[in-house]
Amino acid sequence: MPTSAELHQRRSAAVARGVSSMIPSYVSSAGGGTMTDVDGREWIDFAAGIAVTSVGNSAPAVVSAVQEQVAKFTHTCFMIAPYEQYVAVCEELAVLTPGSFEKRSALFNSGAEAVENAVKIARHATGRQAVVVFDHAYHGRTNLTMALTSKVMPYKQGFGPFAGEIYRVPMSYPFRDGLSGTEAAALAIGLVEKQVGAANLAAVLIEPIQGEGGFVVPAPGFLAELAAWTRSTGAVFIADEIQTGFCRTGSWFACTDEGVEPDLITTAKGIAGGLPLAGVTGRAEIMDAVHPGGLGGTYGGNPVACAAALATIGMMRELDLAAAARRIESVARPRLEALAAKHPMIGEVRGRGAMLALELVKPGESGPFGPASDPVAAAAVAKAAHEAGLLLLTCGTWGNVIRLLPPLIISDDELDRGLTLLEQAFNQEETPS
Ligand code: PLZ
Repeated sequence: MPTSAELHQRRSAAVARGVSSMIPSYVSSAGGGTMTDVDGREWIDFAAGIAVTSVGNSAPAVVSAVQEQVAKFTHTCFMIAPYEQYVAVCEELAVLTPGSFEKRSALFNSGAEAVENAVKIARHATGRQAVVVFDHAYHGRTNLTMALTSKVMPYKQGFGPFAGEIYRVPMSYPFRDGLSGTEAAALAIGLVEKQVGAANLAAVLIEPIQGEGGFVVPAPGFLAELAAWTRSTGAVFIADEIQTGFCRTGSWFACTDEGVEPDLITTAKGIAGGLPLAGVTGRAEIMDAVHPGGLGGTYGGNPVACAAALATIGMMRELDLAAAARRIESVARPRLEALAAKHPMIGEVRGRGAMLALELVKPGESGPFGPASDPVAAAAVAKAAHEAGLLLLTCGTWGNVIRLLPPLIISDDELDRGLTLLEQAFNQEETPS
């Protein structure tokens, strides 16, 4: 087997440099809470491929469902010749997403594609154009979703012009704005009323807990007030649960924890155990406003990906992976709090379920956005973790947030080893050199 160094050389001559990788090692296998690289090194996985392999890599039930399906037929295109697996995934989505109203779903390949389609559907259903998004939001890298995403580097730099009729308002960010959910909602709504006009509003699009933007958990009540106001204007409230969904935060969907029933909900990532699949699910009258043929794509709802999704959902139910996410929090949070008590650079421990984060700051310093962020420390901690064999991601508008996204089936021992490596990375970072 070629070494990582050899593969890196080949990569440099063949792969576009715009596509970068976090670690220099190449994967040979992965499963449970670990990954092994081609150099024979084992890693503890606190990334799950960015919140995708919640049931673990190559989960046996997913592998057999995929093998069975791939041997029957690999692709017909649902728009040409339909098949049961697509219908069954849409039935599951109707049952699992919040809200007991009549629902419909459409399936796609990636998160960005799902978000694009949710916006298309909302515009079609309302006959309006304006879409409101939030500071720190991440919704994808396609042209429309770049416009919806907030951060310029690396996502948008040099890639304009961007799609129009997108308006950005402040996100509830308790660590930095000090506002209650009601106050933050009033601020956002007030701006939309004056700068967009409720009558022009097609949709409000929000991640119930922001992912790439820094695992920002809005103050309680923010989402519910926003959702209620959005509906009162006749616009569509869209929850982007691509990162939070499918048991990640300790419920099937994070909106449930806030008592919010979105009109439309986008899903991807955790839905199919690592195969590419995404969906838009929502109120039947909104989804079905679109004319036949108005939605689709060659591969959307590919039968192999659908078979993987059905097996993944089955595992989530059988093993109660929502409870597993809550248990991960109950083990990890006290250790993260203890770490924060020891290291003043940890300004806040936040998140829900198996979506936890540490926001790193320069103690005692503050600026226009509140506590001064410390992206250098975050990068150093992540690097130390990588060197010790822990796959750990950063995120945040300022790049100063360390995030934990372990697979939900991670064993107690693997979780413990990962947390120990994280603690050691912090100790190493704060040892004066
Ligand atoms: N909405 C909430 O988290 C994907 C992006 C990584 P795709 N997040 C990881 C990167 O740097 O590209 C994401 C998300 C939320 C939409 C998306 C987009 O999903 O499947 O990556 O298109």
